Amino acid sequence: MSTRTTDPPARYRLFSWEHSYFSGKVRGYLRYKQAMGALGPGYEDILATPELLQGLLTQRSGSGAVPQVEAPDGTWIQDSSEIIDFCEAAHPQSSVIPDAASKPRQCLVAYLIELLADEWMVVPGFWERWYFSEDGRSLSHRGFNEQQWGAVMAPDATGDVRRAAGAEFFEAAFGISHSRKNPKGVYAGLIHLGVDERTEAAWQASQHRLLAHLEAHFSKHDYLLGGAPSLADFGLLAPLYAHLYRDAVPGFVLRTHFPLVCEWVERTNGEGALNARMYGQKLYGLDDDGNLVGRPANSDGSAWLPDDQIPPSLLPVLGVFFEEMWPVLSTSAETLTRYIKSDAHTSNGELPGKTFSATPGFVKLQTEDGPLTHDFEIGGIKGRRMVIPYQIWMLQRVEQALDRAVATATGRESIETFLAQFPRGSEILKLADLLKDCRVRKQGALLYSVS
Ligand SMILES: N[C@@H](CCC(=O)N[C@@H](CS)C(=O)NCC(=O)O)C(=O)O
Repeated sequence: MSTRTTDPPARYRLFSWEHSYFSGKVRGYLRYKQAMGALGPGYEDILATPELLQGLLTQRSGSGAVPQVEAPDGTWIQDSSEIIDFCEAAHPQSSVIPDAASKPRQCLVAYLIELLADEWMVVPGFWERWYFSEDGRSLSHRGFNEQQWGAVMAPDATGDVRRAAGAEFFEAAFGISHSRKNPKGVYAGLIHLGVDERTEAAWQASQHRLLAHLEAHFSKHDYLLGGAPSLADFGLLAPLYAHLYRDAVPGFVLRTHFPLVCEWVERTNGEGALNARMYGQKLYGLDDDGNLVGRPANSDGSAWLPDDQIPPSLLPVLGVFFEEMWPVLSTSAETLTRYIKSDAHTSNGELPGKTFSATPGFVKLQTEDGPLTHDFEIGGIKGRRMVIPYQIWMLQRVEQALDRAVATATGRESIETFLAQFPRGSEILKLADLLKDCRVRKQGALLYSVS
């Protein structure tokens, strides 16, 4: 029997896929808030099938991207960061965002790691999924990948038909058997992001460097800021859950070389985590009379480190942000500024909005040597990639957090000293200058210049 739902919903509705990068971030967050009793009516996770993408999500937000959320008050939210912002404002208990006034460093670090995870780690995570699905790879998770996509494409079909639906989609949309000769869809997207035969090993090395830093960190702390999760953890769950933990080839590497990162994935994802010292979990022992006595399971007293401390083991992770990503963000902002000032752009006009590939309608501008491309470097190898205006929107989020963090003299001093230890770290303090002529406004899924 089919059921009709009433509108607005009694609970939050999360429209997502299990295999989606940004869905993992939001699902982990919502599950945490719900477990803490801090999500009001709770949420329902709804598989975003093609029928819903076309008939509902695209109608409501102008985009078929997942995740999207419908709130109990009827508000429709597209974008993982905006979903978290909305829920934090509506349900401030068990907040995942450190208060900028009392914890300026932890607040800034949470936003920087969200940015690193969302928009830099996405490149090697995306590459792992599709490289190990290509024809002829000796290590291949093509079958698993077909099954996880087919489960969305043909949700009512039998198992074998679901897998066939995934395989058919890979051929039709991505030309998977000609991925190197004639890259389409995700394979074209990888090239737009600066991944090709020359750079792919360097991108993977960057990811393994980050995973090694994280493995060292999780040997001391259960979460990034100590013993409780924050925005930084849920941001990091985006690359780590759907791509690096679930997908079979990187999943094997993660389990064999980075077991503490695996534990953290289970703990932060909040499922299958009995051995992983999950948030809210109690470990039990026995007292002298043989009675069960519970104690909190997590490190650091199940809280962020006191006195706005950043765990020293997290500094190398931030080092990757400043060494690798910041130069790219900085030239992206300069390139976008030139484009916005040029005759090619209409004042307050639309900008490309996608992360995984050039945006339809902007492909000429964002590929080859187009005005929305720029040179970059990864592991000493030079490449060229598209400018992603969404990253400027995310930098504006960082800027807002930073403004709050440096609003007092002590906050400013603390942040200045902290940033001074990273190469070009103090440039973050001048974000307003960098962004002044490339401001971006987000409306639903669409981005516009503000000029
Ligand atoms: N910035 C967005 C990105 C969302 C996104 O790109 N989602 C991917 C799946 S992880 C998607 O649905 N892509 C298909 C599309 O853009 O149409 C967010 O944070 O939610």
